Amino acid sequence: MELWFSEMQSKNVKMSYKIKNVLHSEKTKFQNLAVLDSEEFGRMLILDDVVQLTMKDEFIYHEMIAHVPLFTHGSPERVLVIGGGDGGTLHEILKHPVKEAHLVEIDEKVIEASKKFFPELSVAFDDPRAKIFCEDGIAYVKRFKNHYDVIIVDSTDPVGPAVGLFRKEFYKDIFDALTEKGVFVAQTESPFYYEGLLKEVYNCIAEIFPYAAVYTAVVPTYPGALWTFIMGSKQVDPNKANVPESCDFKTRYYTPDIHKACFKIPAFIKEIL
Ligand code: AG3
Repeated sequence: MELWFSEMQSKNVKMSYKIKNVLHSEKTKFQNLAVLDSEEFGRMLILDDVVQLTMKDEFIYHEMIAHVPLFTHGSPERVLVIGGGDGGTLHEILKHPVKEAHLVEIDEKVIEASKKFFPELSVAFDDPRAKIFCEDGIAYVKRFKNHYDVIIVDSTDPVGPAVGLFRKEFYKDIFDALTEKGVFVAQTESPFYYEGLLKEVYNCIAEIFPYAAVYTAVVPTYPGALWTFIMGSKQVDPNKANVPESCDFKTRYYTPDIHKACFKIPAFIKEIL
């Protein structure tokens, strides 16, 4: 018998993975959570039938959502991740000499599942610089003014519990929670399937922050493969950041050249904005 998992990448497009084993499945307070072991991409974290990460290609997304804002800032000491309960983003952040790396995840079951099934990522939770808060990121961020150097929103798609993470009020609170040289990044989906979202978020960020920029990376298991991130920056122009000549830790996708290149966006995305 063959077992396949399919994600509806849009109403009309399905992506299917041959599955060796269902390692875990539960209904949490917020969503359905599953961990599958796939033939091609290894272990996968699935929330509400949507692929959040696979062990084969997680490095691309996590390196790009972490190293681009951290190196853009230049000397971040306090960093916050909103969402990202699998620990992948935190794991990349901790490769930098930051003093504190905080993570706010609404669903503690995601953290638990990661501890059990994704030890390569959740090892980040044991770092003495890491602090984990299980609560709503929207409420959390309101309590801080001029506090974090970098804030990263590693959310699920803009449905269910994540809807508020794509709203203007939230971005304003993030702006206030950032220090004067603060840098913000959010994952903003596929330009093929979420055109409207990309434009909306970009315009919000451009209204709130002195600098707004879109960058991309190719993530094979995400819809459309070409993935977008939006950066808001208070002082540093993302296109003129002082990116170091080399990284003193190992990466598999991110390089200083990729950093400069990722802000060069295709014509059709420019047209969307
Ligand atoms: N967060 C972004 C996942 C979005 C994937 N969307 C989809 N497959 N339709 C990933 C969390 C990893 N830390």
